[in-house]
Amino acid sequence: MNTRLLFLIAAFIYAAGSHAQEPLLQHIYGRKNLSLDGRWNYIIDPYEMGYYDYRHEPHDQSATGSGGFYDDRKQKDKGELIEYNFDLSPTLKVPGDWNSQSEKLQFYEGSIWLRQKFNADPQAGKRYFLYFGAVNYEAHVYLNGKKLGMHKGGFTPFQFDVTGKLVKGENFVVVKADNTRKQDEIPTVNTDWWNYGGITRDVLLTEVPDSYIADYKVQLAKNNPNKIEGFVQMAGTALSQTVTIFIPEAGITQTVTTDNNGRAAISFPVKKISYWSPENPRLYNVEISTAKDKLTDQIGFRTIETKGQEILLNGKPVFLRGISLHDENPLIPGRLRGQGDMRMMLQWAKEMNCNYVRLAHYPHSEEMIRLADEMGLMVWGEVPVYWTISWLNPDTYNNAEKQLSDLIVRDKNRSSVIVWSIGNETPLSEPRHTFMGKLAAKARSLDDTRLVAAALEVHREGHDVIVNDPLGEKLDLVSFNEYAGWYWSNSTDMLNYKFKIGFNKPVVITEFGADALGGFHADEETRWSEEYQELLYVNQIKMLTAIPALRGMTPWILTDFRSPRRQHPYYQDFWNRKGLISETGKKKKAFFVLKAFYDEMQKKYK
Ligand code: GCB
Repeated sequence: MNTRLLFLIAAFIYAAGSHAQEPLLQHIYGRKNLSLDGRWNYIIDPYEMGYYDYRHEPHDQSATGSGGFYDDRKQKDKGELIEYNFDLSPTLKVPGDWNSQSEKLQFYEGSIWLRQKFNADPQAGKRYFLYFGAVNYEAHVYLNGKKLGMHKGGFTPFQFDVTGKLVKGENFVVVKADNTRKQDEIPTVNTDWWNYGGITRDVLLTEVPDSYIADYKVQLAKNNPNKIEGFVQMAGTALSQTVTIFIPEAGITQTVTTDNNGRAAISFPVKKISYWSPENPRLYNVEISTAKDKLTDQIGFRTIETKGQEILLNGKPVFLRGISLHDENPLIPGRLRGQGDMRMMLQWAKEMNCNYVRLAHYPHSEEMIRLADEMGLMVWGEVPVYWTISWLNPDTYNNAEKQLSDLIVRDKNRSSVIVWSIGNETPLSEPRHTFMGKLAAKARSLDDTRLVAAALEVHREGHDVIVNDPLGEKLDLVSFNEYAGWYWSNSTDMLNYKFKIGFNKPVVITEFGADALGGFHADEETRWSEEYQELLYVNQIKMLTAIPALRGMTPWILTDFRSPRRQHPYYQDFWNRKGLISETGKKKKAFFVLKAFYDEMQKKYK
């Protein structure tokens, strides 16, 4: 065999192996981690010089696998030609989107290379994972010049097994992050939010024992307050293990033995437990251990179900006093940077007397969901199946399904999460029904203990607003966006509309709203004024409370947010102004209208 052929075979085996990803580690923050957050050097690469050779062949698929920027080459002698240099390049904060960190990058959509150096001291008998909370959108990841793999999807975590690939001493990781919008991706080219690029969530080097607890689900069984059900999944060298689940404050100790695939179902009775709810966000320490590995999680226990037009939380009717929000900080440009920012957002929701938030339009970070657990806010989680997806492309479907699965895998132990949303305002067609129907079934197959929903669209006939999207049959809630008084009609005429709802299920309105520039005051008929928005909220509440099955709402939206689609130079200036809180953190008049309504609903549903 000649050397070139050998090289090709080696490259093929390497490439095939490098794409296989281990099951996502449950509860990453409970592990032994080295944070790789901090300042990463970056190179802007609009022509993807660092990825393709001059014939547009990817370097990382060449016989040697090298030649790209991920080699992080240094000039060894003065005659050597190298046309990039990470050491001399500027830095970006990670986690952090690039758009908000450099004026040059505000509107940038394309590839950027990021490099971080770190010290490691890998031990025998341990496994190591390189974990990314999220990279928007397509990430190619290299460790010490070798490709680990790639990941698509801007809001879900991923990891690579780097056992045996770390060196003692200095290592370097290089990521090519590409946020180019493409028709066949999830989301597609058209969205109403900023396409923040980069490594937007934590990067961790995680150490686990060679035989480790990879995943688990410890939750109440479907509609059953007296039973905990779920599974544990071992991975690594010894799959069949004795696993103990210990919930000291509930007086529970259970032992199971995993099978040869590392899996064991768990199912045991609950004697006395204090159920999680917004009024009582009780979390229990849940300790899961084997001879070699041990993890402690904080888990709440509650049931959620629908019965006719009711939503029952722990068996009791509840009204979802909600608000929608994006993963974006209105005060400091960019994505929410960490717990402080997240607490601010959820605290605002609480000030409005919310018990529920819609985390639109894509998975928010794990920390956000954990905070919601702790602060007592129920959560609607969503995947970015938004507007005009390529319904007929099987790769697009697989991508959507993967993002939904990764979300459910990550958040399935969070009591705050009560709804999995499979998409937003997707236009009706047969291929779309098939696509969305499959997603709904997938969500249920992964987790039967939560509600499955989507933000649907309505259509109008005269003054009738009709809700009869056939997808509604497959969902637990009648949820739809309606923009009476803003995109159709106006803030006074809107009261003539009547809702005709074709399903006997709880109605939870996912969106309504109006833009108001904070501090701009005029009469109620003047667009962009706080008064217009205020009247619209008053009238929406009149209109919507006429729906007998109304059991909740998440108006659009908690705070103003940035969107390249919002072009009015004075009122918008690239901001969607539908926030009830302005870009300076000031509450607009409509905030208090909604709060007053929620105070009433709280009394009614006591
Ligand atoms: C919608 C979308 C949301 C937009 C909003 C608006 O229906 O779901 O993403 O931002 O309307 O402001 O138009």
